[in-house]
Amino acid sequence: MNNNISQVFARYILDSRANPTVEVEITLSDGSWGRAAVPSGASTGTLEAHELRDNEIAFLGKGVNNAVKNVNELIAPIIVGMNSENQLEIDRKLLELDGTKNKSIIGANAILAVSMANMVAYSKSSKRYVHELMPNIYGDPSLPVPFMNILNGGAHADNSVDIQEFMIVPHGFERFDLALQAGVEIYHTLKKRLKEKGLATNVGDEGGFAPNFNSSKEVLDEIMLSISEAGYKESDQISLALDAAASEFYKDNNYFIEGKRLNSIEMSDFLVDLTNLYPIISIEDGLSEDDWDGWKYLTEKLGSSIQLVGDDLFVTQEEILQKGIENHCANAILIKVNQVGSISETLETMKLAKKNDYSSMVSHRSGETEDSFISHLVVGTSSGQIKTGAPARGERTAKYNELLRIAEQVGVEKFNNLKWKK
Ligand code: 2PG
Ligand code: MG
Repeated sequence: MNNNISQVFARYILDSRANPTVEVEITLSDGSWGRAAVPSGASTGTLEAHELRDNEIAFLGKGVNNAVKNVNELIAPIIVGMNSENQLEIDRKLLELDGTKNKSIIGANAILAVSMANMVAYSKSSKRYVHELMPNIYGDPSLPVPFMNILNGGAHADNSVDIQEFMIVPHGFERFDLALQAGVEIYHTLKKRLKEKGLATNVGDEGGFAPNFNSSKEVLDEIMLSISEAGYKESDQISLALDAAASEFYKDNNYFIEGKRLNSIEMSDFLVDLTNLYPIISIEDGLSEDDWDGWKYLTEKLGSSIQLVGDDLFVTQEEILQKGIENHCANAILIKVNQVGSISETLETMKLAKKNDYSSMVSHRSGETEDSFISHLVVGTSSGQIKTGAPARGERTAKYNELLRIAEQVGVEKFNNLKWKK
């Protein structure tokens, strides 16, 4: 076969937070080759697949030399010669080689980089785009609604804002490019408004602004004013979404937020209150990954009117999503390739979500590279939603720019309609 793997090579590169990460290149016998790099989270879920770090003096412990070595010395010999078309077989081999549930021996960063690079190499060899190799889980290929994180808080910024992400959702447009443009114009308008108020306009890890605010309501008011000042209609065109990343401020069964200490029910009511005041259509990790009873309550309260996304809660893993489905927790899942650590497993999780009427939102990590694999993942699976930060910083725009290129192939008007409206 001329699409057999002939060479596998890993190196370290730097991510957007100045930490090393794994990049892999795979070459096939016909000379085609693919490259992929893995991202890294800050507000990570406890049950995520294991990111192998060297824990030595170099790079303050964050080196990935062992993961790189594992690719070059352990993975390469066993997958060279395999047919790159068979992604599932290759991923299975990688899981077998590691043998642990969370990929802690070889490292999820090593395994995922190989898994992605193989798909990219095969796409070149078969003269197709990566999105064309994806199973159409949610329907025919379509461009996603971008959930654009324009104000950063929590673990992604050194400000006084507790909620991690305030996103604008430009869904009321006929075309992807117009939705993106609206997001960009609102982003600039917000910057101008912050500046006029003497607030900081430097950005957080995901490119959103990171000034100090005293409460979520203050932030949301400012965003609402930016939407109208930019000339867009709230709800009809632009809605809002939050990622509370609540596991980060959950301690001893309480939520410590905005100077208050709330129990699970009070925290849910806090979120309900926000959804009554603002056109919020989606809340991610509104409660902690350890608060399953709370999730049940929150889903009863809000699950029929807005999207409730499990990120730390499900960590992209089929088994944990299954538990959520059985317990009626959330109605959507965040999809992060490095939380599970291989492409085949990511797709299986998305299939389970679709089968049970859960939406899937494909997501970047707060530590990113210029890799744009997730732009292809979201289009091919037609999940309809992507979260990849503000429209600023190269590692974020890499994904939006790739979507603009893909739009030229699939058609800008193949723009998915969101199920949730407000
Ligand atoms: C999240 C992500 C991405 P991190 O919580 O959803 O926005 O952050 O990569 O730090 O987990
Ligand atoms: Mg999250």
